[in-house]
Amino acid sequence: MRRECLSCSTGKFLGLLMIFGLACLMLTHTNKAHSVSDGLAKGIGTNEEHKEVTDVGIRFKKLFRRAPRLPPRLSPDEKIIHRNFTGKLNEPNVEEQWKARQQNVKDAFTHAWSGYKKFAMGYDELMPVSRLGVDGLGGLGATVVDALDTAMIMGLDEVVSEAGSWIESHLLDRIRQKGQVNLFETTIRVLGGLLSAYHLSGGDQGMTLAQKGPKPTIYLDIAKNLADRLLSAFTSSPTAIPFSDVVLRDSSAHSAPDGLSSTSEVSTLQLEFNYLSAISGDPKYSTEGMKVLAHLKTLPKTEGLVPIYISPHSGEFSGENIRLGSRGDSYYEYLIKVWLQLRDTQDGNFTYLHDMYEEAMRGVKHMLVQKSIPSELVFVGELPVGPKGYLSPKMDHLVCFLPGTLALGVTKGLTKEKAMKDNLLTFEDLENLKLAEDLTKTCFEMYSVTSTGLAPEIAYFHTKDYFESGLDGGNKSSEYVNDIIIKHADRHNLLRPETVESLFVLYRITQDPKYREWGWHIFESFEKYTKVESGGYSSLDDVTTVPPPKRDKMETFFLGETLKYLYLLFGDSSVIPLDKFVFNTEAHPLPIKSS
Ligand code: DMJ
Repeated sequence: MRRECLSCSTGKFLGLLMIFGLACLMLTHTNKAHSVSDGLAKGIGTNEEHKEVTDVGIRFKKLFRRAPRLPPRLSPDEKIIHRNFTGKLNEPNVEEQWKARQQNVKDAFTHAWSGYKKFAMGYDELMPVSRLGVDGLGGLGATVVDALDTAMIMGLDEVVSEAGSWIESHLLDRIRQKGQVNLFETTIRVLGGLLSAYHLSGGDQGMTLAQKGPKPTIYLDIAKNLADRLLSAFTSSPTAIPFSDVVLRDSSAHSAPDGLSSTSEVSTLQLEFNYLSAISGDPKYSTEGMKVLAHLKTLPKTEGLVPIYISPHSGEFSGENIRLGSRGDSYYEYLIKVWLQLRDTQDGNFTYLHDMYEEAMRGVKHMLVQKSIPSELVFVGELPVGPKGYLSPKMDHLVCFLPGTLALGVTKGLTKEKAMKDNLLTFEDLENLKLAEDLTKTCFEMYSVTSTGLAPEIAYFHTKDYFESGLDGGNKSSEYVNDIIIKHADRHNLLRPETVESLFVLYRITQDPKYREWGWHIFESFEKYTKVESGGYSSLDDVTTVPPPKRDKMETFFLGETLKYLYLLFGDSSVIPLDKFVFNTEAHPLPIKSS
C-alpha cells in the first residue's frame, strides 16, 4: 500500500507534508522538555533562558496543535485493574465480585469475634497475641456492645445471639457496679451501640435486621439506666460543659486531673442523647446534650475553628491549639450530623448548627488546607499555637473522617447525581465536594505510601517550609513517597476506621467505584498484616516495616466501625441509606426522625 501510494503525486506530496510536520512537532517537544527539566534541575533558571525557550515553543505551538493524548496500552491483566479503578464498564459480574469481597469482610468479622469470644468475652478489648482480655474502657464489655449492630447488619445471627445474651445477662450489673468511665467513650461506644441495636432489632418501628437476641426493649432499658448515670457529668458541672469522667456506681462525676474536657468530647454526645429522648419520651437527655452546643455557639472562635480544650469550670475554651485531629475532630462532625438529625423535627430551630458548620468549613479551607511538595496532595494541617502562629503540616489519621463529613454536608446523604438533578447544590457545595474527594485521595495515599499498605497514626507533609529526609513510608514505588513523611513515633496503626468511613460515604454519594477499589486494597492489607491466626486482629507498632511488629490489641472500633464501613462499602447502597440514617461517630446508625 505504501509503495502504491508513494508512486502517485498526491502521495508524494502528503509524504513530504508528513515529514515536515513531524520535524516541527519534534522541535516543539524538545524545547518544552528542555524548559521543564532545566527548571527542575536548577531550581530556578535565569529568566532570559526560560523566556527564549518558551518563546520558540509558543511560536511552533501556534502553528501546530499537539495530537490528543491516547489512553495507554494495557496488558489484559492491567485492563482488569484499570477497569475497576475507572469503573466505566458496568459488566454484570462486577456486582458479583463485590458481593464476594463483602463476604470476605464478613468472614473477617467472624474471625475477629471468635478471637474475642474465645479469649476475652466480657472484657472491653482482646489482646489477640497474648490471648487475653483487658478492660481499657471501664469494664462494660465494650467490644460486645460496639460489635453488636455490625453483626446485625451482616446478618450474623449467631453473633447477635451471643452478644445479645451477654448484654441481657451482664451489662446492667456491670453498669451498677463499675467505677470511673469516660463520658464520651461510653456514650459513643456503649450507649450508641445499644441505641442502634434497639432500632435494628425492631424498636421504634425499626428494621428487624436481627432475628436473634433479646427484645428491643431490653436494649432500651439498659441504655436509659446507663444514660441516667452519665447525666451526672452534666448536672454536677457548674456550666453547660460536662465533666469528662463519671463514676457509674454512685452516679457522680468529676473533671480530668487537669480540670479540662476535650472540645470534641463534650460536643460528641448529642446524637445519642437526642435519640434516647425521642424513643424514651423523656426530654432530659436531649436537653442536657443540646445545652452544650447552644453554649458553644456563644463562644468566640477563629473563622469557626475552635481550640481543642474547654473548661467545664469556666465554660471557656482553654489554650489556642486548633486541629481537626485528636480532641478536635468530631466537634465538626456533630455540628452537621446533629443538624441533619434535628432539622425536620419541630423541637426548635437548629439552623445555628448548620451556620457553625459552614463557617468552620470555610475556616478549614482558608486556614488549614495546603498542598504538599512535589506531588500536590491536599492535606489539613494544624495551628498548634493558635491562628496567628505557624501551620504545622501534621495530619492525624483521625482527620480522615473529614472527607466523609464534608460530602455528607454537601448532599445531605443523597447521591450527587440526585442532588444535581434537583438543583440542590451551590458553588460552595461543589467546592466542598471537591475538597472531600481530594482529601479522600490523600487519606488513601497515607496507606499506599507504606511498605504494609497501612496508614500510620500521624503523617507529616513535605512543604516549602518543612522536610525531613529518611522518614518515608517504605513503598518506593508510591508516587507520593517524597510528599509524606512518617516520624518514628507515629508509625503505629490502631485499625482505625476514618479512611474507610470516608471511602464508604464518598462511594455512596459519588458512586465512583474507585472508592471501593481503594477500600479493597486497605482491607487486603489488614488481612495480610494484622490478622492473628488464633483469632482476632492486632494493632501494629510500625507500618513501614515488613513484617510489622504487632501491638497486641484489638480496638473495639475495628468491629464497630472499620469492618462495618468496609462491609457497607462493598454492598448494596440501599442498606442503611445516608438520607434516612445518621451514623454516630462510632458508626452506630441512628434513624433520622421527622416531626
Ligand atoms: C472512634 O472511637 C471514634 O470514631 C472517634 O470519633 C474517634 N476515634 C475512634 C476511632 O479511631
